[in-house]
Amino acid sequence: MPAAVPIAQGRSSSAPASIEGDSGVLLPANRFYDEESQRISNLIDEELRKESQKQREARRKQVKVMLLGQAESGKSTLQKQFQIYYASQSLDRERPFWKPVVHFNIIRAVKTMLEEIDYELSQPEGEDSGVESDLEYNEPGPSSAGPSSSSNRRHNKSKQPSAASEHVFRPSANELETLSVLRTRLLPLVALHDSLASELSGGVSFSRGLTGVFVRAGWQGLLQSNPGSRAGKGSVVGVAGLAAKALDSSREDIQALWAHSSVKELIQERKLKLEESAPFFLDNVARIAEPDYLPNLDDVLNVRLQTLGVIEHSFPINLGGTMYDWRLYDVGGARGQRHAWIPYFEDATAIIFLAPISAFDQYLEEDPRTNRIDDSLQLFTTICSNKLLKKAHLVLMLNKTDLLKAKLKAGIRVQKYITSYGSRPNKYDDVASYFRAHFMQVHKKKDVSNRSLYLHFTSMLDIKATQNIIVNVGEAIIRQHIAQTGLT
Ligand SMILES: Nc1nc2c(ncn2[C@@H]2O[C@H](COP(=O)(O)OP(=O)(O)OP(=O)(O)O)[C@@H](O)[C@H]2O)c(=O)[nH]1
Ligand SMILES: [Mg+2]
Repeated sequence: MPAAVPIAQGRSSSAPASIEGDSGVLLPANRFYDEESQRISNLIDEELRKESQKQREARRKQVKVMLLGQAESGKSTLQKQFQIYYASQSLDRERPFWKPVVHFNIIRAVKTMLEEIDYELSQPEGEDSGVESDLEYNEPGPSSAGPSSSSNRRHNKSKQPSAASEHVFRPSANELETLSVLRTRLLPLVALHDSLASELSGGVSFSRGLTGVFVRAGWQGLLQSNPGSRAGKGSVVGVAGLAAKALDSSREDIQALWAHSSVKELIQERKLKLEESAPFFLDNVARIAEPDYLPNLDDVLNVRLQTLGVIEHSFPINLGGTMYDWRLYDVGGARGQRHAWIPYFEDATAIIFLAPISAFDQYLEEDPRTNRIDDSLQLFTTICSNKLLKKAHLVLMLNKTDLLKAKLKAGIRVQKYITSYGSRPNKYDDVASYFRAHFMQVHKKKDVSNRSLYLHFTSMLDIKATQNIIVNVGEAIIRQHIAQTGLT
């Protein structure tokens, strides 16, 4: 703003007749105001120019990375790995908020076990579940059905292939007695499932439909930005507190159920399909049920919580002395969520696409006819060929290699689910190469801008290995961004 204008003395009118200009010469008032307003206008223009230059610079230092892939591919887990590396303090602060979510993961597993046992016991003698018997004539292939969790399984009974045989679930009288006692004792804990799920979802959205999986929509944000209303005295603490107490008093029963021969048998027969992280939490129930339990990094990484919509996470990344504003967009990967990705495409600096290659024997919860590997390949095709993304760098992570190894070791045959695998050896190296070749083929044929593809095999729960990959991927993306934008 200009300094106070000296007004010529001795005139009573509100508009002065002449005014001392910059040179000390008296100027007619009109001319003075013209020059003054010009000067102010120039100053404002200059300020605006500087401001927009600053904003341009800030935007150029913004690196927007989208994590894409089907549900349960590991996007949120990768986001947490970035957070561990670049913003570990913020993850540390969040640890108390993960406690009820870890508890929820255990309660959900207990509920699934009890429901499956009930279901199997309700089947008439001499008749198997009616689910697995389909196998004989519904040999699993890329287009056969077979969702990943037991609760969903019952929604789609008629289409369920699985590796089960003619096996009939008939526990002994002793086993039945134990199961019945455990069931009765665990009912109060399981009764908290829905209310805890609904409270943790922040009342935003809780899918009770096909999947029955708990979903989240920025629940941590809700808890952190408004600690008084929810984390402090809100109902999350109320229900979460009840769940913590119930868990504390049920830990031995949970251990007994988890160790029960019937549960082992149903898992072996692939009738009981728990969430992938359930064994980790059930093995650790004694530690997790302690009243002063605080989730550690492994717990946070293992948690299963479905993402709703698109959630932005931002960390500063220092590369070569320059700070970059690294923004990760973690999206919901289920089919019904994918439309929400599109508005973010045009601005994206890079895409990290996650495909869980352990999922060759699994099917989409939202469409039990679609094999998960098929879905990943289709989705990757649409991402490679999307014109809005033609400038975005492309990173592909073939994830869950640890689970793939475990499945192959357990004798699960790829060819049974993916017929084109043929008679290749059912060994990790062969299977991994086979899937990599398919994804690379998609990229080669469909990529809209012939860009390079950076491919990594990942096991996202392995902190050390993933941190190395993260640093490489992060720096490569920023360097490409620098090259593209001419930033120095
Ligand atoms: N064993 C194993 N588990 C993994 C790996 N990556 C992720 N998980 C687990 O897989 C489950 C799903 O991972 P998420 O990161 O929630 O999946 P997402 O892609 O964000 O799923 P949506 O939010 O539904 O789209 C979690 O329980 C993770 O702990 C991996 O490499 N190995
Ligand atoms: Mg997620």
